[in-house]
Amino acid sequence: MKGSTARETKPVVNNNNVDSSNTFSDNVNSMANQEHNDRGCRKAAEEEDPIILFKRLYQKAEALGLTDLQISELESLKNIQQSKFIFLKKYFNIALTVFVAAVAIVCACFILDAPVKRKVMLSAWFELFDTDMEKEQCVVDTHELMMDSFRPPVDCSVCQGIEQVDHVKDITPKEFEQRYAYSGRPVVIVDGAKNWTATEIFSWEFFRSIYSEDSPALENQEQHCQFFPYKTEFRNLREVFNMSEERAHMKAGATPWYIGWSNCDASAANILRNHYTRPYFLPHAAESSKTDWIFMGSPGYGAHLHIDHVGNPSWQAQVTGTKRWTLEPPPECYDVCSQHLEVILHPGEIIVVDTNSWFHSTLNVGDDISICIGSEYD
Ligand SMILES: O=C(O)CCC(=O)C(=O)O
Ligand SMILES: [Fe+2]
Repeated sequence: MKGSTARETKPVVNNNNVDSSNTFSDNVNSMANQEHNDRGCRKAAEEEDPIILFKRLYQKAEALGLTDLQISELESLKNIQQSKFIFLKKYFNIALTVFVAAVAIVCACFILDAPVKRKVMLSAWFELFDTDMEKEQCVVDTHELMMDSFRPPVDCSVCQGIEQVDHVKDITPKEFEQRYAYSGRPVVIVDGAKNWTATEIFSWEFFRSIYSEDSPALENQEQHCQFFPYKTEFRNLREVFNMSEERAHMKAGATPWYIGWSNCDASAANILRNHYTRPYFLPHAAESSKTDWIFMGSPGYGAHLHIDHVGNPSWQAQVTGTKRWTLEPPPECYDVCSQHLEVILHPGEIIVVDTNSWFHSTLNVGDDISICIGSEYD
């Protein structure tokens, strides 16, 4: 047995700095012997436990006046320490076996739908993570890092030779299509949102009135659309529109906030589209996604650096406030593309960027609440 081997080993001090006088080894020997004699007096389970034995020997060695260095050189303690790891490994192996068996049972139940029903198991899962089964679109969310790690590599021609973000105006759909629409080259269309009333109408209160408590728009948003809380504590749009007006308008001392959501409610879309139109420069054949994205929040906040997996390029209009975009090529293009592009968007401007190819982050700058609306096109 490992425990008894440790106890029967004669303590040895190897270190030259350590006192190796007779008195010292006598003390250590008698300490080990005493442990040996104590065996009959202790319960078997406790005797087996090298952790308890280690503690006892350590305390005795301390009582004999040995320094930590001397104690650490005692062969018998080293042996016990080794057996301590073997002891812990035994526990670990038991825990691992139990865990693997539990996972196997759960998987088997899930596949067979018996003896525990799949629906019951899923309800328990949602209960455990405090989510509503009826409202979730996915059982298990794929973490952003996982998505990034397994994304296909980007074709670096989208960023090669691009040193800055172009600014254009009065661009025709044809010119836009030839140069920007599908090339991955980011661009700001400075008159992109000309004649939109959104710049006067959109506000936190305006959206609050569209997504009022118990409205179908809010219900639909919560059930079928996405919500990004970024760094805030908000769990959904309902909570965003329940915040105090002081915070919404960043009165002194208020906590900053920044959120984004997709609208897939037709009635809300109809109201919003009274105040903006499909951007005039998009190629005639391009189809816009029915889903609009809205990003809103206070200065000093924005979206963290990320890359999207939405398949298509997007446009985003700066309706109110001022926002800085930072674009970075993906790591596989670092050797052929500029490392970092920055551009500031002002109200009325639209940025077009392929967010599936460029890593991007945003930051609201200036004093006003930033509100943006955008969508994808193919
Ligand atoms: O506007 C933002 O803050 C983030 C936008 C974004 O990530 C996107 O449009 O893909
Ligand atoms: Fe994004």
